[in-house]
Order: sequence, then structure tokens, then C-alpha cells
Amino acid sequence: MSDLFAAQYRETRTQLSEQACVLHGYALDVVDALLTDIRAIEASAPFRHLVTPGGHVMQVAMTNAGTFGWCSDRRGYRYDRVDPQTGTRWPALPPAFLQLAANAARDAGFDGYVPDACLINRYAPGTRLSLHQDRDEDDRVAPIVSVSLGLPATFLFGGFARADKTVRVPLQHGDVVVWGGEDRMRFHGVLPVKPGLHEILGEQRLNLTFRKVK
Ligand code: MD3
Ligand code: FE
Repeated sequence: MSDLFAAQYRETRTQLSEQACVLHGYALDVVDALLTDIRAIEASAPFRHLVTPGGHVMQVAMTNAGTFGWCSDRRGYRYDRVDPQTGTRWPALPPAFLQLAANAARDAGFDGYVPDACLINRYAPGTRLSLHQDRDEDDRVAPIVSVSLGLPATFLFGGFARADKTVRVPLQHGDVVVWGGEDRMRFHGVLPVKPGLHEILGEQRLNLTFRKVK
């Protein structure tokens, strides 16, 4: 990528709808700090493949940081203060995470964003995330902020019913998606990640999603 292209891409914004947008390259300046923090988080709360209430093992590997962590098992989906695998609290949200989430939310029109949870998703090549809504949070209006790192992916941006038409949104390393308000409850998913080798992250894609649970 030429420096000129990189500089211009970084300032681009794609408005997906009224209150959903992609801030291209928004996290590029802080990637090193994020990756250092992720390594510390996974040292105490390792990535794991959760089981759905239906008994399927999720393709995406997950861990959490923050007051609340998203969990799934045969009993259902929920947020818990404690990592069921270790019996201890989830690692705290690092300052670099909170700063990035608040800045991105502000630039997308949501002032004063203070998330209390960050779900960290890890995708190997071939991994997908099927169409779903994020509906386990008490706050259904506060934005969700998503940070993409590593291999590129194609997001499916849907409507408010599962069967609604979806739009494909390509996402690259460093892109940040913010969606709140009326767009908070849209169906969304990720197509299977194509095989590849990212210069920093190798054969994987990481995604941070910040949420306000309580
Ligand atoms: C919102 N994660 O963890 S976030 C999740 O890339 C989750 O790991 C995905 O969905 C991931 O719950 C996607 C970014 C995103 C993409 C498309 C959307 C959010 C969206 C479309 C509508 C609303
Ligand atoms: Fe989601």
C-alpha cells in the first residue's frame, strides 16, 4: 500500500445506515498497544471455543475483558463477572481499549461512551460467524464498537428480521465499526475468513467488540 493511499484510506468513513458506520483504518495507530494488551488478557483468560445452547461448538474462539464477559453453554447465553473456565474475574479493560472505543464512538456521534465489556473473537481461516443479533446486553441503545485486526473479512450487514436482505461490507486490519441507536439490533455476521497470511497477525483475524451491558 502506498503511503498516500494509506493516509487517504485512514480518513475514509462508510456510512452503512443512519447510526452505523465504518471508520477505515481508525485503529492503525494503536495496533501495537492493542496486541500487547490482548496477549496479557489471553494469558489469564485463554481463548476457548464455547458451546451453544443447541450443543454446537462455536468456530470462533473467544475470550473477554471488562466487568462482564459473554458466555455460552448448554444452559444459554449470558454475561458473567467471572470466567467460568478459571473461576476468577475477567481481566480489566485496558486504558488503550477504553480510549479507542470512546474516541471511535465520539467520532461516530456517540459522546461519553464507557463500555463495560469487550468480547474478543479469534478467527482462523475458514471460520465464520452466522447471522445473529447482539441481544444479551441490558442496554440495547448504547453503541457497539468493533475493531478488526489481522486477516480481512466480509461482514454481513442485515436488517431487523433474520430474512432481511444483507449487504456485504469488506473490513480490513485497523477498521472500526460503530453501530448504535436504531441500528443497534440489526442482524449481522461474518463470512468464512479466506486463507491468507497477515504481516503482523499471521493466519488469523481478531475482532474486539465493545459493549455496554449494564
Ligand atoms: C452491527 N462480531 O461478537 S462485529 C459479535 O467480526 C460479532 O467478530 C463480529 O458480531 C466479528 O457479536 C462482527 C462488527 C459488525 C459487523 C456488521 C454489523 C457489526 C454489525 C452489522 C449490523 C450491525
Ligand atoms: Fe454480533
